[in-house]
Amino acid sequence: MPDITYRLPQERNLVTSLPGPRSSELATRRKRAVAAGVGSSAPVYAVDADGGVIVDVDGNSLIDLGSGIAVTSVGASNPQVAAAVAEQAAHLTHTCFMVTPYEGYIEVAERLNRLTPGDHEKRTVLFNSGAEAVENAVKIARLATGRQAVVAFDHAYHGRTNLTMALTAKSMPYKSNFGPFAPEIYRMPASYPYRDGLDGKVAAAEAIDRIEKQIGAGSLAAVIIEPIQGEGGFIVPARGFLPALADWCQANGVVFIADEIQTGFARTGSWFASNDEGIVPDLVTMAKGIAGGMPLAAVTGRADLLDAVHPGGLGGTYGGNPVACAAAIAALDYLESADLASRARHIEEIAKPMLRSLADETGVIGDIRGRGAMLAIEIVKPGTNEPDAVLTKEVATAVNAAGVVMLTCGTYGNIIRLLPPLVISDELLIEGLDVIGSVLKAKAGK
Ligand code: PLZ
Repeated sequence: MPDITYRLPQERNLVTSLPGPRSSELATRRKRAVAAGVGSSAPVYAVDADGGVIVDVDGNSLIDLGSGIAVTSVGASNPQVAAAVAEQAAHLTHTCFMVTPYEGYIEVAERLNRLTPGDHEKRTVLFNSGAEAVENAVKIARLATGRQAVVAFDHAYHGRTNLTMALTAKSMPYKSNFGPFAPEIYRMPASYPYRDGLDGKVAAAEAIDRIEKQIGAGSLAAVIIEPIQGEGGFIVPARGFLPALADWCQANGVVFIADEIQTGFARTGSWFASNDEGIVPDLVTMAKGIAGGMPLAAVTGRADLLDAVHPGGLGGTYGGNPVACAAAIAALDYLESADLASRARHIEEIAKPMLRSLADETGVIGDIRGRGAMLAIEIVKPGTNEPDAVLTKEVATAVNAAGVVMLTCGTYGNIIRLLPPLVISDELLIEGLDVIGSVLKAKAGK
């Protein structure tokens, strides 16, 4: 693995208690200006970031174990990405691909066609956000199949727009009181080995049986699934679950959509999480890690599906913005040249044993799971598998206050998740994990 050079000192360094005075001032201003519905996990306001650190307005340097929710895999100020953005912005920031197209869009499409699983003929269309990509994947699947029903799973997260809220499983905070939701969405049981104890094939057979009885393959346009469920709890399905679903879809003319928005771009140790079990989705939705922090999203998949849509049927003012495309090309180059997929696997090798000893020491970790740099621990009441959301929240608050940006998730709010930038140094990663460890031990009374 090549050495990574950093612009900022890679250290946790607190010069005030958190939040510091400038962050507190901004929190007051924010309260009067920003909608209360937007939350933030850390109480500090950022001014700079590089590698594994985020620097706040008070000069505190924090360890980043969140990557802005799995986005800044190449770092939040990757020099190649920054240079590509500046260069592109100096020429043109926007013309609209639907008005005066440009090469960057085509280049990104070519690369995604190459990088996504399968060597069949593919096409790509670009958007701004993950939710928009998911919406469009469903539009494409419906038009191409002439069918309407869509299957999503328990614990799924696919976005916050109307259709994607309907696909998302969890009511609070994502859906509660925001309905009515889009019709023709059916929810099926997912594979959650820690909680259902089912073998992947058995779990898939159960879901498929329900699909056949409740919907019927002839009415079903698409099955959409995250290969590792993200917001729902970093749930890795039992082996065999995903291939069985994908095979059933193929046999029944149902479009299999892999939502790789959180799992994509080397996060799990390969380009896409689908690669792990050799799944070849019909459509892949991507965003987050694709463009080093610039907003860009994509749907890539079978040429016959994407080309089934009439000219003008897909688009949007900003989709595939030239600056975002330039950033994506630089980020994809960097992911490859710095072999960040290996680094993701290396992060797992460092973190998993530390989490295992923490489980032994505290007795409150029911499950350790995930792949590459998408790792999680499930916090439970000792001796049971009962979720402990209260302890999870207390730990997260204390870890953040100690200068480590760390996120939680999960249907039951009891998952501590790790999504470090893939460029984090070993030392900083270990220090971040040590902070989590000592906080967890103290809170669990150990
Ligand atoms: N699909 C698998 O993980 C975004 C959402 C955070 P957007 N996940 C983070 C929040 O609380 O809003 C996500 C995802 C998967 C779709 C999306 C949606 O992507 O870019 O946030 O629209």
